[in-house]
Amino acid sequence: MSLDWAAESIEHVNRTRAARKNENFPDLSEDDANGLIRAHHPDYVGAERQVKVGANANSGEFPLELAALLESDSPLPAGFEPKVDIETDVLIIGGGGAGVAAALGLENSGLTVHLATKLRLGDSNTVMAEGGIQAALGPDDSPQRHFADAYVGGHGKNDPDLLKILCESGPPSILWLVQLGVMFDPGDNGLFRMKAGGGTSVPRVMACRDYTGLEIMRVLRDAVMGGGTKFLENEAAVELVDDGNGQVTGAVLWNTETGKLTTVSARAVILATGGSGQLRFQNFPTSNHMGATGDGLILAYRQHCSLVHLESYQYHPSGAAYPEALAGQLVTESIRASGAQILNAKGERFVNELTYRDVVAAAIINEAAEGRAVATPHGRQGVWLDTPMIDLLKGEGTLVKQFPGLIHRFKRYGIDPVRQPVLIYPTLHYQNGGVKVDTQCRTERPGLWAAGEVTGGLHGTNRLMGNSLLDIIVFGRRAAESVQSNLPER
Ligand code: MEZ
Repeated sequence: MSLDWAAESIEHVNRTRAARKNENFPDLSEDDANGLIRAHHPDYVGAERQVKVGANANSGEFPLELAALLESDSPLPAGFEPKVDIETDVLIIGGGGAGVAAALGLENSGLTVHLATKLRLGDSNTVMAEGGIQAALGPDDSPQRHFADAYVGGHGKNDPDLLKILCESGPPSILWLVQLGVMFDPGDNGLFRMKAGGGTSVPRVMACRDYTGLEIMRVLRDAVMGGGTKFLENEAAVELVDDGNGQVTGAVLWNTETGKLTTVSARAVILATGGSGQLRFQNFPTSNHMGATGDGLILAYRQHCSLVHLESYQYHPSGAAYPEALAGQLVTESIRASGAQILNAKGERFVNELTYRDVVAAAIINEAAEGRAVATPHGRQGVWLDTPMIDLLKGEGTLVKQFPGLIHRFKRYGIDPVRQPVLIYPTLHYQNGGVKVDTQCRTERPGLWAAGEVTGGLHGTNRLMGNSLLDIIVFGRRAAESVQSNLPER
């Protein structure tokens, strides 16, 4: 696709960005941001190496922990011969938003569908997403403008065809979610409350207070449980099965409670396994759920699929730095979008709180490296997020009403964000890259589709808030459509 479709919007966003640089903050341009993180945390994101398995053309730098897993031996016992235990048309691997959206998309297809998840249905990064979902529904907005924000924010490394599909599918996806029962916060205009996010040029983020992902997953889960999909819980996919001629034909599942191996034969396999933040590269704290261990990357890699942009992970600027029990947990970007400033140990602002995530994260790391952060009793560093400011700006009670999850979590440890600021530091949040897919969600291997965080290309090397919740809905459902049009014969 040529970028003409969104050219004017890209120009507009670039102009806005240039104007923002005139603020009195150090110019941490996006290109410098990753470098800054690397310079000050060489152990965390600089510890990378190349991987190569057989004829696999994957190159680029991979985090050490991930490289080790990609190159590890098959977990199956030597000499294991897959026998067909379950036969189905479609096997979905992953029980988060993308997997369930795919299952719902297959509901009236007449195909038999099994969904395998290594935890329970719904345990996923989807439920960890707090601040909202993006879609171009505001009065001054358009899919082109959404595209431009995400494209400039992603350093122009986004796959433009995938991104165009995401942005055009935003409004109908919100309608679909509302019809299923998602209760977005209402706004003054009778529609939804639209908020800003880091890098959005107009308000575009819709939320369910500060538990948007949890609400979306609740609704998806209720919807899918009433349908025809068969669920295989506590079943981790440990190897894909192929026909010896390059066609993926199923997967071997390992029951995490009994250790029993089950082979599922399928005409189509959809990978929806999410990200890898729980690999906690070099012990970096993470906002991810416990199952985010890169399983889909490993399965696809062993089938010689290309992986893209895995040198690039997202460090969310505001993970909790204190108390220790919450270290790494998300403090939603919406707090900043509502007006909370970030201040160093001297009480000074040092970054535009709503610029791109990688820039804000780099600025915080820079403050710590320059000795202007606060040391916690547990040896961490943090800067202040001035949460009480929200009630001053927007009226008393705003924080309690819009961010109940945040308040509940901190209050358990004696910290009341209505009255006192909270300490934050970047946290490993999102796998920007992943398995290469085409616009039909097909990987390079026939029989194997992928959707959601396990895939790479859509967000370039820096994702904007709320584009991941949209991604799982749009591409989960698209994978379901694509499977129906391209289903291989058995
Ligand atoms: O998309 C996200 O990462 C998100 C919604 C995070 C947040 O800060 O709430």
